[in-house]
Amino acid sequence: MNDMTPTREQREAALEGMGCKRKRVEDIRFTQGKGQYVDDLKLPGMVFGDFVRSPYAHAKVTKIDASEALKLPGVIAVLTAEDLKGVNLAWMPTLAGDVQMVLADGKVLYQNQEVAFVVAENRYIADDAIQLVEVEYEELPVLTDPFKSLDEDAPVLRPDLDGKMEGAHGPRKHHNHIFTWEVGDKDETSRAFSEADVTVKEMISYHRTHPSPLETCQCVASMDKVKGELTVWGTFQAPHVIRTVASLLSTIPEHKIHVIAPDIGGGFGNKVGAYPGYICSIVASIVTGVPVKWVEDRMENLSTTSFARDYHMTTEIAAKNDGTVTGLKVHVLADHGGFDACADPSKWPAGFFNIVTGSYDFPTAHLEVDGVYTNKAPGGVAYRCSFRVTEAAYCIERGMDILAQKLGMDPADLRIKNFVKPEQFPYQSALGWEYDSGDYHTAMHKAMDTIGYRELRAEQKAKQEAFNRGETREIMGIGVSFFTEIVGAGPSKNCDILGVAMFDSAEIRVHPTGSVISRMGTKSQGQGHETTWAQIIATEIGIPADDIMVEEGDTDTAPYGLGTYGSRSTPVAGAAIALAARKIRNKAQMIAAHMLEVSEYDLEWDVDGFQVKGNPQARKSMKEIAWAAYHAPPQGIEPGLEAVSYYDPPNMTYPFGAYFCVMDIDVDTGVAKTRRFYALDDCGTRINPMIIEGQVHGGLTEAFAIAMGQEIRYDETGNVMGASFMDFFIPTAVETPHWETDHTVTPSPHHPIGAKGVGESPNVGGVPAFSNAVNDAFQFLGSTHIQMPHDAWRIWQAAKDLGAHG
Ligand code: PCD
Repeated sequence: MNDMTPTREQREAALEGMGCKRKRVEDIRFTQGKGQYVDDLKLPGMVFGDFVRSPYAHAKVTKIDASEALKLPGVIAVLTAEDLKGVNLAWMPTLAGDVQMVLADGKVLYQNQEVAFVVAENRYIADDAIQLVEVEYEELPVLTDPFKSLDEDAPVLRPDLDGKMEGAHGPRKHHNHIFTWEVGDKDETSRAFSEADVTVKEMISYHRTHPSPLETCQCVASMDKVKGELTVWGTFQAPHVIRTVASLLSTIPEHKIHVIAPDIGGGFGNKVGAYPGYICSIVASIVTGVPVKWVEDRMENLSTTSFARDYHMTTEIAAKNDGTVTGLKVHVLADHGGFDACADPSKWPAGFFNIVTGSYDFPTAHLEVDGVYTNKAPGGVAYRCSFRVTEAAYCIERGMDILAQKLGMDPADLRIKNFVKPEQFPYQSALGWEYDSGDYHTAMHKAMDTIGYRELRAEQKAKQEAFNRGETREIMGIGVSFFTEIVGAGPSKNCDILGVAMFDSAEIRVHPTGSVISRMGTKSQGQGHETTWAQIIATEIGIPADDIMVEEGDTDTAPYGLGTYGSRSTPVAGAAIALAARKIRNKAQMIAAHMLEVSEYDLEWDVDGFQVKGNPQARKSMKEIAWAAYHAPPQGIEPGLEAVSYYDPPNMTYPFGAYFCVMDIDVDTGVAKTRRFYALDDCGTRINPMIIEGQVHGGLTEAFAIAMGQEIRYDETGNVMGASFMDFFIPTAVETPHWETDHTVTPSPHHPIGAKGVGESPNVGGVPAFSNAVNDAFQFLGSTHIQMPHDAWRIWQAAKDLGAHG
């Protein structure tokens, strides 16, 4: 061996495979402003579409007169529901089994609802023409309070469902009722409550908010009438699903539809669903024969394309005097707005909310969810959350704190007492899930030791005494949150979208010179897939990550996949990638055996090639094997080196984490300062620790925003408040706390590389940590539960209500 021969370690490092803090390759273009987003697309002859929207939250539409608008030079067309009826598209099916108006058909159900679509030569003319479309409304009584939805005299919101007492998810019990979803053992749970030493009950609300990605929803639709082909570029988290839905709705054959999701400026669940803007652009392009662009503005995005949360959770826990929990009962009132357009797997009307038993060994539980209509925007999306997991985590994590308070126990100790134990995995939860793996005790103890939990409690006690003596106006809260996520939708046996099973896919092609192109059914919106997917392949087939190109988002080239949301990409596509790579390695082994003239069983894999067992000098690198695959394929073996894998996961993955928030609150101003925030995440095998850290920082920042102020609110007449960044809290670097991150590693036993998702975890665990910190601070003044969001005004008000203002 001479000095130039790289060592095994050097060869391994050169791959930049799994576990490496590889720099994000996509950032080269993003940081230079060279990303290609939908709005960068300029096609010859392209025109612009924009919406006439309703100023009312509930009204009959008695007349739409577009004649003045059509007279404006540059206006090409004005579409209304009547036009869409001609192509059977005035209404569209939702992911949740309901139907939704594309354009107002006789009435509107929420403020800013789409009423007509103006197509003009450019955006400015379209905007002027919108003002010229004359719409007559007849106001109807408005319903914004979900608690009044099922009142006998509540206004009828959906006359189209009149007399339809069977919904997509079972019987409906009222004209504004959508579904009741029940899980668990009601009788057993009632018994647990009647036998309990202690019970607690609290109505815990998770307010309506919005994912508000930097880039709003947008698309360009282009119908080539000669070829009969439709191309749609759009901000799609799930491009293949959009293609299938577009084909089903338009009856254009699926192979003649090309859906392309270029670079996306953040998704956060907002870009999963199909919105009226997409349908109208497609119809407009079919009608006009030219490409049509539609780009939402910020207010349109915040007020109409989806929302998140709006769950009102009556939570009850039964326990023994020593703190052992014996039963959980939750009733959720779910406000779905004017149409049930929630983006959940089709069979799950409340997503995976039944993960609500959390990290605790509840022997029995019962859950009931009632979905109701109100005069608010539709489209409940999983804003950095795997289908209502964040609501569930907030519910149980507030609930455990409230129970600890009643028992006079420390909330961390109460959690530890009730954790699912390591030896119980795979763990069957009372509400039907099988948790794959976990070691909650190790994570919790590591977290508590690192932040010095007991010392913080002692400090808090001293502060409370000083406050009571009138020596300070500042109080201190310690927020504890221990969450279990459920990500990786999901086994086809229980998850589908409009009938398409929720698998995912990867295709890998090794070129003759040993470089690689790979494509997946997922679509990054900023997560860094181009970086991390290459790392998985690098480790599996021994080709440096820098020689591997990752391409997503073009349905003509990528294998069919269900897209990126619900932190499913790593659990599902990540597995497909590893398995496709292993197919390549298996074939490479046969070729190497031929090249080295040994049996393939005499070979062993070593970092970046195969070597003869016991004779490591006799080896062929993957690069050499790739050349041979094209240059001199052995007899009986097909030339080329490529593989495809479609992966249907056997189970979800269950990441978890221990989060602690230390907060100082000035009771006189209501200003809360996060002194420390510590987040320990366990997402199994870590592909790229730097990207994970970035994901945790981003998710915590969103959690901070939601818990501490971000809200979409409505007044009684249905005016949407918080529909601009003047009112909707987006934290900047100034407000955002400093994040301390940490980890443990408990691999998923069923995932080929042991990885679980992580992107959503910080949002799921972060919100309860912040809210528990605020609530914990006020406990000693006699408070049990203060509703989110905890902005300075509400904290000030809570302090006042508790008599803390003296
Ligand atoms: N990872 C690693 N390792 C592990 C895991 C993971 O490394 N173990 C990494 C991966 O690779 C990627 C990331 O991390 O890159 C993430 O991942 P995940 O968890 O799997 O996830 P995904 O699927 O990919 O994604 C999704 C998510 C979500 S869901 C959300 S909201 C958000 C997150 O992601 N979004 C976003 N993050 C983010 N970031 C950014 N930048 N942007 C955005 O937008 Mo949903 O449901 O949709 O709501």
